[in-house]
Amino acid sequence: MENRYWNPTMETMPREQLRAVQDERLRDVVRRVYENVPFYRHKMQQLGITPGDIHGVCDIEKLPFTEKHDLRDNYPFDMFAVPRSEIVRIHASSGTTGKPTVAGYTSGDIDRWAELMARAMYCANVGKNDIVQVAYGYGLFTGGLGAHYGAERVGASVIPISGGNTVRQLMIMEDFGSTALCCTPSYALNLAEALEKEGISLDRLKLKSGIFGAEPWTEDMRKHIEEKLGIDALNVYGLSEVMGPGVAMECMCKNGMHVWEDHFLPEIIGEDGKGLSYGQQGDLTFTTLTKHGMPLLRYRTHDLCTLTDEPCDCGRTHVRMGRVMGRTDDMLIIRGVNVFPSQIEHALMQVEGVAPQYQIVVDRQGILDTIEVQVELNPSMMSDTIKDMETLERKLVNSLASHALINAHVKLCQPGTLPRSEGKANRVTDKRKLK
Ligand code: DLL
Repeated sequence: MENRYWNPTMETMPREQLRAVQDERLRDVVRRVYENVPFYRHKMQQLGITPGDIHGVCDIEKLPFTEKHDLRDNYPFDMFAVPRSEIVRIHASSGTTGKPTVAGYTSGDIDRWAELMARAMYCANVGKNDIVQVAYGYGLFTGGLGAHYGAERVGASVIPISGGNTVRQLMIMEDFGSTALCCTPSYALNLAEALEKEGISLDRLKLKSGIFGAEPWTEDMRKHIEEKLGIDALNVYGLSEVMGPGVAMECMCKNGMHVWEDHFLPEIIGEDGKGLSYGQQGDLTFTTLTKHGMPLLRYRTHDLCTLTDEPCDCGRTHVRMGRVMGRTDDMLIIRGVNVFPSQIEHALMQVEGVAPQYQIVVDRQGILDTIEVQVELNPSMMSDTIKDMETLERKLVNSLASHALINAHVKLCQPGTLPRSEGKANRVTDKRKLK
């Protein structure tokens, strides 16, 4: 496997040197937010610290955390650290309730974002000879424009098709000879399924890599998508508050996503608010080191994952984050058992005969929580007998019990009947919240 780096100096920098870069950048960002963002100045004053107390990463725990509600309290622009006239782009993430979370970028921020997405493109072996179909949504969501600027930066030909209109996506993919696809994994699955339905065989396509993220997915889903689309499917992570896609990106080793540590300082925080070591699972937290528009100190993503500093075969020295298990607020508690949709996905995909399309319905009967997992049958199973269906149902119930530790009711559905996603999939309906 060939290793190409977009920015070899930074991507393969020895870790001690990288730490020195972080130390300097951390001192700088702390000074900038102290001087320019009243929210941070007050927080630091309350803690009795000034920028002079922060000498480098070793002092990170002295700094305050930032939570999503802090951004909401400072809606829309009070977290900006530069005059509004310096802001050239505003994105926002919708969230489920209330006002959106806003992010502002200076032109320097947009430039750095393009650089980090360019690194991501190179991780996926995407360069100037490629045709990149960007099927993430364009708009306030950062996926479309983030991928777009990165692909342009490496000199690829970009197709800004945005999400949706699946049949048209396939036509363009075939006619234009797209070699890379950027979208959510659930939409990639949707496209793969539509290919089969339209009778388009893989030899009519030139697709070779996929840059998929914006929602949790499993290793099983990776294998499925890779097989169905004949590509290398790589995981990309990010969030609008911190930048957008490209905060971290997987290389061809497919063993975790490199967090671009010269721009973001990651920490894993435990339930007691203390930093955890590499390998331990907790809340991923970022300090942005180079953002000017809206720098953030110790922003709690509430994405649960681990970090590792073990060397990666690709030669990049930046730490890797494992797959995001889920957000702490996506965790379902069913009769006291904590379960993430990604664990349910993993359990379902251990059983042959079902398609990786599922919905989770949580409800309450009396005082007891109930969980129903609706899963689609593989089209090849349709001719089978009721007895076969019962066996399949039992296997799924057992797999859910052993892999996700839940006692679920399984409902087998006809192929193609569950809702398909064009962006981030919504796989959970929690009826308890309505009661
Ligand atoms: O989803 C940015 C993005 C766009 C990332 C395209 C990757 C690709 P938000 O809408 O602000 O931004 O949502 C951020 O999505 O906190 C995670 O919970 C989740 N997320 C993002 N990437 C991944 C991933 C974009 N690779 C939230 N795996 C984050 C799991 C992810 N979850």
